[in-house]
Amino acid sequence: MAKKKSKKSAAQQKPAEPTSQPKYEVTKDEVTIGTPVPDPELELKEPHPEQKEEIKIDMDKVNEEEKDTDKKRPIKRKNSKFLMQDGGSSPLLRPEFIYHNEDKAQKIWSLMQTYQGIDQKSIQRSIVNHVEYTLAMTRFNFSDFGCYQATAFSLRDRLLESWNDTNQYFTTHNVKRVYYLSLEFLLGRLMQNTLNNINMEKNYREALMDIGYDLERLYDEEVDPALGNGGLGRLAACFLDSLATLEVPAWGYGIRYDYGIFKQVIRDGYQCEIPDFWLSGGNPWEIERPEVIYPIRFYGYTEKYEEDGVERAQWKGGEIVMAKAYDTPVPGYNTFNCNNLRLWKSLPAREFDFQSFNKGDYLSSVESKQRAEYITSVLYPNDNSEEGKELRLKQQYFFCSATVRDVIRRFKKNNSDWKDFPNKAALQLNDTHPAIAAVEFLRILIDEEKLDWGEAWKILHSSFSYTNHTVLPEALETWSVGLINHLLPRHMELIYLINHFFMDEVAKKYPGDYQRMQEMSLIAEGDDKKVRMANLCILCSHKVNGVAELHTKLIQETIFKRFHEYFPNKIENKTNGVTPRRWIHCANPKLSALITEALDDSEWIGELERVEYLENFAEDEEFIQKWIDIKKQNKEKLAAKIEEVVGVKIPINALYDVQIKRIHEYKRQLMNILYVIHRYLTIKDMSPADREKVVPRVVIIGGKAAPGYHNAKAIIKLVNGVGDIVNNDKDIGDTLKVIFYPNYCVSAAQTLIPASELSQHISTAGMEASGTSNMKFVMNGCLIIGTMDGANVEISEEVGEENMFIFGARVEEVNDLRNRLFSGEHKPIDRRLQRVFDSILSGTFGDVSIIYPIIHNLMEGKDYYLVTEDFDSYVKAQNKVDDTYRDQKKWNMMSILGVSRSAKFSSDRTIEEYCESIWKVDRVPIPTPNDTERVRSFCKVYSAAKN
Ligand code: NBG
Repeated sequence: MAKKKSKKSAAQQKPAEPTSQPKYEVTKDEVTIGTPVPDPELELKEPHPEQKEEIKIDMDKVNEEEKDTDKKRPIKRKNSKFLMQDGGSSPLLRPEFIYHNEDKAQKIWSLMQTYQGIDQKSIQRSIVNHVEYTLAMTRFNFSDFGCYQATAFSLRDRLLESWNDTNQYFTTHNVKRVYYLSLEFLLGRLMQNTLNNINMEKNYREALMDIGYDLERLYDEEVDPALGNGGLGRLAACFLDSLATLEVPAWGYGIRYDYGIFKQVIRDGYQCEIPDFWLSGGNPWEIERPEVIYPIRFYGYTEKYEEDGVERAQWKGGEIVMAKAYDTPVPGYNTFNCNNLRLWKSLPAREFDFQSFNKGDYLSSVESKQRAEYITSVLYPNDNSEEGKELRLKQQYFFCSATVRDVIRRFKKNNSDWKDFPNKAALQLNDTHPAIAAVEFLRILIDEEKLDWGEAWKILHSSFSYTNHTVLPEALETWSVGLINHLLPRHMELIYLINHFFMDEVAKKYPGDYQRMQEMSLIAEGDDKKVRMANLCILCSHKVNGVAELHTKLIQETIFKRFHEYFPNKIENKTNGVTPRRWIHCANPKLSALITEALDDSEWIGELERVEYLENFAEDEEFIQKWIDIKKQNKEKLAAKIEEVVGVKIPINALYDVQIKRIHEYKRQLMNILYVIHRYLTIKDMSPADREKVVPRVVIIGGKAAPGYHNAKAIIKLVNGVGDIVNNDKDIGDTLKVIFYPNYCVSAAQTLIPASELSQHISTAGMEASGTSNMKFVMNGCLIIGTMDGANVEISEEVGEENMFIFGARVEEVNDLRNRLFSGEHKPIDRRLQRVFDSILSGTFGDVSIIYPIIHNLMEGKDYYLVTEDFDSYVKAQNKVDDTYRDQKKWNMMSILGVSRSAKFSSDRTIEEYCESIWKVDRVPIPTPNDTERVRSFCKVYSAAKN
């Protein structure tokens, strides 16, 4: 029996509430209507003098008090207003605002005095009101989809109350905000997550049940907003959840693509791509902001002029496109705070080109409108690779420029000294995709705000930071100098200038070391000169981070070696994490309930450290049985889903072995399916009596291939071919089933992960920066078969290598092995693997032509990803999996230990680290309602001050 741990060890103290609160003044924020179209040439306006004073005093106090009460973990959560309302009889009052026009204030105040209720009647009324007044449907007959939409609108209403109060509170306090710039946010469905975060799932479920609707069915009506490819975009979504939960003032910024990642369908075993127009049914979660709109310039030329003896530049001409904001509220778990995700859509600057129109050329007058709208039409479907297309650079600049302008506008509302900027804003670049934001920021400071270079550079450098997500050469972005020069001429000049100053410094530090200078230069010389975006990001940022310990070490030693030598304190590690709200609580409600029962409270959902206590149950028979039952129920749910989508019946008592991620050669789905073939051939050779002894397996592989990635598509075809043969082989029966799960996406992951027992994270060592699904699987009691790569290394440190199935070459060995293979020194192909190759090439699993070149290369030793090299140790690890699974007690003990030791991989921990060492930002909890008087605390302070 594992030694009992005290529950207290994980307990956290709640932070004290700030005692004195400032006035709460309505300012002209994005929450107020009628913000004029901002003009890039707008002057900086001085804030109101009273406002300036107020800001200073209050924020200092709040910060001081927080530091005192909670030295170790400055960022923690509080209760939400929704909890305060639960069970209360009187409606909760909204805060009292100070309007300059008291009369008007009184009237508005009396109209908007209370929050929307959370009792059954209020919820029902708000839903049917939306059915009739928003959707214009009849109240007596609306579909599940209509009900989903109306329910979403009613939830959005409640979120907006918090959203407004949160933003006004932040504005009044002039707090420092984090801005997370990302070209991808892979949010997944929002309804269940929202209901759970604001603790209203039960209320809504009952309210809906009472009028004849089933909440779980409504969940299935929501489309996945899939504005991302894979891990990078999903990480951004987990970060948004943690930022809000930890009460960090933070905004996500990105693009509102009309088409998210394509839908994958399988026809004759091949992947086909179908456009995902996710907005066709409307999007009830967003708020269009027609008043938040910025002009964005492309092309044109730069003009030099002199002003007060200083040479200045101005970017002129070209084409203007407008960026319009769409906001999605991001509620935190169990907090009153509600952050924002602002996504930009492109629009034409003018509806028509009137000149052409008047000349009678109607069609070409619409052309420019279409060209403008095209910018935010579609997400590029590449994961870990870049295409270098002009439209992609346009997308990047479009969203960066709008974002930087928006951030600056917010800053200028309350501040007049540019030196304060780094104390008010931290901009995080999610990979190099938003790199041009740094140059745009510099351009605005120098050309428009007329700051001198040194000052502007300092402000830029102290506010920006950059996360690297890959060492794969094909994913390291470079843009042709010619293209940047054409599209963004002023930015190209500035990039050359940055490089010029930097090269001077390098030359001073390392005189004559031209090799080093060449490596560190922002420009890769050659026939087609390129700008290295990663180098640009490193230079412009005060901090750079990798996403797992091994990955950070690798970037320090390889791709960014010179920069690490030059700036030894700049590159640091921030191991990724995932949100336990979506990935345990929502995805696996039964497991969540069991954990809550065992721990005797649900605090662990916001403080995952608490699951450590589960270790006490690792050998508890009764608990293990409940654990097994839950997994079984999740497997049944998945089996039903697979029968529905794939048409194959899979047994429940088999081991569910899952590999779901983008299809990529470095992730080695190929090695997985080669092993499956080997397993199939082995079972086929057995006598019926021996087959009885085999541990039955269902192997599930899912993931999308980039549309132009032929080898990845060939692997999908092979998996489907193997499934066709194996699943219909009577000799094999239920001992082996092979499923390609189509259209893998966030909602599919929420069904697949809780049902998995074994999951595969088998990339060639050194190639997967982190991986994040590995963390989700562990949190759902799934065991890992994996290589020592990415975050697997840290997972093994936490859960213990003995509780995983680790195999394969280590990162230190990879280069040698690869060199040997490519020089022809390799050992002969493993005989089992040769047999697998032979069976594939003989056509057993369908058309050979598409897979032939890949198999041929492996046989020739051209095996960059070391599939043939790692195959033997992979088979051994798989044998160990079977042996362990036979001992169900042991297997489940390992599973429970995994969950109990998974706390490190909560994105709350990751975000706390970013806050502390990169962003230097404090949490700012919005005051919660007063328990007895049911009036929000800061309104009370204001009333006291008024009297
Ligand atoms: C991906 C890595 C993953 C990592 C995620 C999130 C890119 C460029 N990189 O290993 O491949 O988990 O980023 O950090 O998409």
